[in-house]
Amino acid sequence: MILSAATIALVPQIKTGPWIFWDDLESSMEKASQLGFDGVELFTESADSLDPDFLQKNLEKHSLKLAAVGTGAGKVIHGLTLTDPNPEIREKAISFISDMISLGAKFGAPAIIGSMQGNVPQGGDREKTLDFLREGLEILGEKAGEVGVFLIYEPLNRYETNLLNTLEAGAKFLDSLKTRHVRLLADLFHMNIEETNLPDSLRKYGKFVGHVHLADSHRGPIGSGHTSFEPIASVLKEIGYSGFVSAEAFPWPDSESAAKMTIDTFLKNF
Ligand SMILES: [Mn+2]
Repeated sequence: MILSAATIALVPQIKTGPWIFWDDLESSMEKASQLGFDGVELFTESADSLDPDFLQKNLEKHSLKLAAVGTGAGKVIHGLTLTDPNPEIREKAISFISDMISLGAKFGAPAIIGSMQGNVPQGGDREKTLDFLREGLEILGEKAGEVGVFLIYEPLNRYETNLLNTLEAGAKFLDSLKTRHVRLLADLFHMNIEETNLPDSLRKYGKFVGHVHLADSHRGPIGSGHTSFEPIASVLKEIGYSGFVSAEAFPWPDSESAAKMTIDTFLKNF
């Protein structure tokens, strides 16, 4: 069973980002529930900026699951990445993500590492940077395993990171780790830029995939661009994917219309 989710961003600094909802938590959850989404994915300033009891109450009230928690604020607000040359910053990044893992795990949801993976700095050593990423994922993967969830690592497109851009590169990297608790995020917008063929890549590396970000070719809501979702949905069913496909798309023309278009395209294809 493939489950639908909508993103809700609660971080004013990233208000212009690709999130379906960015109003307050309660009204966003109510709208997601009314439209028929199975879950919500949250972007918060940090793990302690959200009251878990309040979240629990609203998840129950609106019959929603927590699909995942994003860690992007760790970089945007706090300037933290797992590959910063400064060991103190790497340590803080690990601690920030570790707290997010604990928060998500209370609801059985994974934390996602996207922009907090960082970059090889200009003139920097690529192998050394990948070693920093490896160290971080080993520690955080084990932490996730201890609390019964996966950690989700997201390959990003070339304009957002120079580390790992494709499912293939991500899968090979995860395979080289000792920890068995890290899975890939297949983000259909990044994949539209980096993959030769989206369904083929999902078929080949699907067993590494633990979360999917749903967006059309231009990061608009699914159904508004030129990506074909039927073959993507077919492959996900074929490989027995049973996680969330979560709408991480611009709220074009507004949040409610984007959410409606997303759920309509989801129900038609998935
Ligand atoms: Mn994404």
